[in-house]
Amino acid sequence: MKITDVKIFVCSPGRNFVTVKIYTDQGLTGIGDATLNGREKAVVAYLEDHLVPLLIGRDAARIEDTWQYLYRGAYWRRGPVTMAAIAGIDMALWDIKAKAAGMPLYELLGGASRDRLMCYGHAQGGDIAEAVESVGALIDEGYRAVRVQSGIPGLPPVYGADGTSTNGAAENALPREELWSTSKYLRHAPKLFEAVREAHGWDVELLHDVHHRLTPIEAARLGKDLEPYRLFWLEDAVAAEHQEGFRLIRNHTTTPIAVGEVFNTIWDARLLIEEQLIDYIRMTSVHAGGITPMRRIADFAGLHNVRTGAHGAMDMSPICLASNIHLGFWVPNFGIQEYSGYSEETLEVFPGTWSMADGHLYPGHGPGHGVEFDEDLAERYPFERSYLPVNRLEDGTLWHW
Ligand code: EZ4
Ligand code: CO
Repeated sequence: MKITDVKIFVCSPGRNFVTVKIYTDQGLTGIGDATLNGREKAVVAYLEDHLVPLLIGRDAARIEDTWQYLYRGAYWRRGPVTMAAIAGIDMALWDIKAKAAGMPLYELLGGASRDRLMCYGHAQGGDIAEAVESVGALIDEGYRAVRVQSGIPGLPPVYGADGTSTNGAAENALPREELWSTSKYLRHAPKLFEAVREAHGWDVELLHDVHHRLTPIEAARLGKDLEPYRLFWLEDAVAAEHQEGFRLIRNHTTTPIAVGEVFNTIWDARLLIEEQLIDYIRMTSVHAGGITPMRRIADFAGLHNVRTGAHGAMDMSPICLASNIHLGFWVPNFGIQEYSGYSEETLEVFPGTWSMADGHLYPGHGPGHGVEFDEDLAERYPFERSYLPVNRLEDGTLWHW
C-alpha cells in the first residue's frame, strides 16, 4: 500500500489545530494530530517543506521504518516542532494500518487491558470557595478524579484558576501577562486542599498542577505540606530540563510526582524513570512523536513502576485524545488520562467514536482510532494567531508560565 498524497490542514474551531491526512493507492486514508500550541505554523512548514516530499511513494504499512527515517534520518533530532510533525504522520499511519486490519487501534497495540480509563477533569476558581464549588460540580457530573487550581490571595488570576489561562490562548495578538509569587503560592496551596478535603471527603482523587514554577527545594516543601491531603499527583512542580533536580523532591516527600507534558522523546525522561524519581509520565501522543514512541516510553516506564498519565488539554485535537485512549486501553501500567473536553465546534470538525461517561473514557470499537476530520467544515474556521500567556514575578522578572 503506497502513500500517494499527504495534506496538512490548519483550522481554528475554538482554537488552532494542525491535522495531517495521508492518502494511499488503495483508497484508505488516515489522520493524525500535529498541533503545537502557539507555534502551529512552524510545524506546518516543517511538514509541508521537509517531510511530505519524503513520504510520497513510501509503503504506508512500514510505520516503524518511516518513524526511524524521519527521526534518525533528519540528522537534527528531537525538539517540539520536529516531534509534533513526526507524530502527525505516525498517528495517521497507525490509523491506516488499523483500518486495513479492520480493527480498533487498541487491538493492534495488544488488545484491551481494562474496561475503561479513569480520567480527571479541571476544577478552578478565583478563590478557595469557588474552587471548592467547582470540584463539587465535577463530582456531581461523575468525575472520580479532579485537578484543582485556584487564585492566590494578593495576586491577579493565575494559571488554571480561570477558564482563559487553562485554555491557554490569548484573545489579542500578543501574549497575556500574568503575575507570580512563590511565597504567596506556597502559603496558599495547602489551605486550598484542606478546604477541598473538608468539603468533599476522601473518595475523590485530587491532582494539582504547579506548571514548572518552583525550585526543587520549594517543590519538596510543597509536597510535604500537601501530604495530609493525599494527592493522586503533584504535576510539573519544577521545570524538568534538569532531571537530577527531582532527586531532591523525591528524598523529601511521599506525595506522588507527575511530569512530562512538554517532553518530546524518551531521553527527556530517562533519568526520571530509571531512578524512579517520578510516579506518572505525562507524555502525550502528539508531543512525544506519535504512537510508535509512546509504546516504547510506556514499556520503559512500566519496568520502573512508573504509570502513564497522558496530557489531554484541549489544545491537542481529538485525534490525539483518541490515540491516547487506545494506548491507555492497552498499556499495562495505565495511571489516568487527562480530559478537559472540547468546544462543540471542535467536536463537529473532529467527530469521533470515543466517549466519556461517569468519569471514564472509552475508545471506539470500529476500525482505526475512530476520529474523522470534516475538511469542508474546517474551512469555516481559519487559523488565528494566538499565544500562551507569559508570567512575571512581582518585580518584573520573566518567569515560567
Ligand atoms: O498549559 O496544554 O496540564 N495541562 C496543562 C495545559 C498546558 C497547555 C499548553 O499548551 O498544563 O493547560
Ligand atoms: Co500541566
